[in-house]
Amino acid sequence: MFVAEEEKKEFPKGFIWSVATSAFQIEGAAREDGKGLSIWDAFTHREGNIADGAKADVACDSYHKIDEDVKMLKELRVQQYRFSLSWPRLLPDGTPSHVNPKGVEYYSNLIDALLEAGIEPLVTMYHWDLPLALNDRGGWLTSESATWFEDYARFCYQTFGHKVQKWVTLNEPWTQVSCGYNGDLWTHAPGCFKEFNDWVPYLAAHNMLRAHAKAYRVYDNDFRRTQKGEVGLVNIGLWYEPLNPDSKSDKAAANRSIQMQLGWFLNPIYHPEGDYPKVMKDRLLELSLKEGRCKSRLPEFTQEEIEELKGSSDFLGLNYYITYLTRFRTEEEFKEKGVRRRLLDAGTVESVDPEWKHFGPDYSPFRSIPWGLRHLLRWLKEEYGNPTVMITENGVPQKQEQADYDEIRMEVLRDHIEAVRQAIALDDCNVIGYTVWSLMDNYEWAGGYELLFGLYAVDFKDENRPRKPRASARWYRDVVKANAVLPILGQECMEEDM
Ligand code: PNW
Repeated sequence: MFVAEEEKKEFPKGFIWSVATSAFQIEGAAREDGKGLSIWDAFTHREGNIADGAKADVACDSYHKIDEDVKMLKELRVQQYRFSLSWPRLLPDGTPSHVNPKGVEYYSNLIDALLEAGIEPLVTMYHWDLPLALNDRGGWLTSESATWFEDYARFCYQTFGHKVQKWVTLNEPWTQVSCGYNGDLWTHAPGCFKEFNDWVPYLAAHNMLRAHAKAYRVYDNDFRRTQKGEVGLVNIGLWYEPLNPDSKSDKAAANRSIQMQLGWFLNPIYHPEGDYPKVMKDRLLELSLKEGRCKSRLPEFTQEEIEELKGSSDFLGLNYYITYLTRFRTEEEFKEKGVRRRLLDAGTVESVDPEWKHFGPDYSPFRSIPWGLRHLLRWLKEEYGNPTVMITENGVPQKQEQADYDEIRMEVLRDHIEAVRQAIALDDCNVIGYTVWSLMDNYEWAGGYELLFGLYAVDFKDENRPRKPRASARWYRDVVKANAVLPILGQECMEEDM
């Protein structure tokens, strides 16, 4: 059937447009009103961990700026706002035996303001800021952590569940374990045990998956009937394209890469048989035996855990930023020094096409590869039977000195949004919404304030942290309004009001 080009640019009715932030990256008030410390508070205060030694003690000061934050969301006309709760702000020692009423008040006020503005909250319970008190008791490396998270999740549903319909348990467990216990892409909190990076990340991930399942089942058993909401998990998906598409071994390498990155967390939930992907189990067992161990570095789920994990997500939250070209690693290349553990375990070599636009400082991995997102969505559809996907993050960083007329951000967002539209219209992928990371410039983890992702600029040199819309904010507002991909705006848009 012939469809006119203009018509084809629209999104299905009811498509959800959203923007995202996370607690540690925006709230500040790190030691205020009874908040406990998190692993990130400790990590950022240890020298040498963060670009420029930047801290997030104040960040965007969102703890004191509910009105300003909600004003921006209203200007953007988004239907949804994805933000996260700081576990130690609510439960300073990590357990519900001690609740911080000021923390509860802050999030209640924020949620009320959102509902009043007609904006649906999508609430992430955990975006990497583990209570320090729990890390001191072993953190994600202890099996008990799953129960700590279960108790915290119950507390969240009890406290906010009458107003919140959409929950995310964990944000990107892959990033937390790969950077937090391994130093893969960046070094993140808790930033330890790197010398054991052959097995520690697998153990931490194992417990995070167990924690997710328990938090999901608590909702099922005790809250779903009355609160009628949804609970999902958010993962980062990297797309891996075989370097030589005709090579069987490169294709196999790309398959191992994606299964051992995204499949690691999705197979247990979405595959009919559950558990870790077969290629991942086989590969890690083989390597472990070769290394002289008597069992795999990849922990095993009990049958009960496998069942608890299966189907434990009402929507698949996907964050997308980058794609790699992948090929198999030769015997000689295994002997090279300083190779990332992930690549040794998957038996791959990764590269990028120098033609792909690069953003931020040299150390930044961020590039624009919109077709990678479309491939990834198609892969999810084929691999897991077309699940409901919400794109929970996608964005572009700039360096500090870049202007408020952020043409590149508009171009890159446009290209990615178009890729999503094609995945829906041409590939029949079940994508229900799209989220820009981020509403405003914020604390970019190991990158401090060197990578700025905001539709709104924040002046971090001004103690009032004023926010100012960039051109991309104006453009995204128009996209939301039109429910369609739109051409980017010219310089003159900066004269317009929001
Ligand atoms: C996400 N990668 O992390 C996080 O959820 C946000 O908190 C963060 O600010 C945002 O992206 C931007 O960095 C990422 O492998 C994790 O390319 C991994 C990758 C990208 C982003």
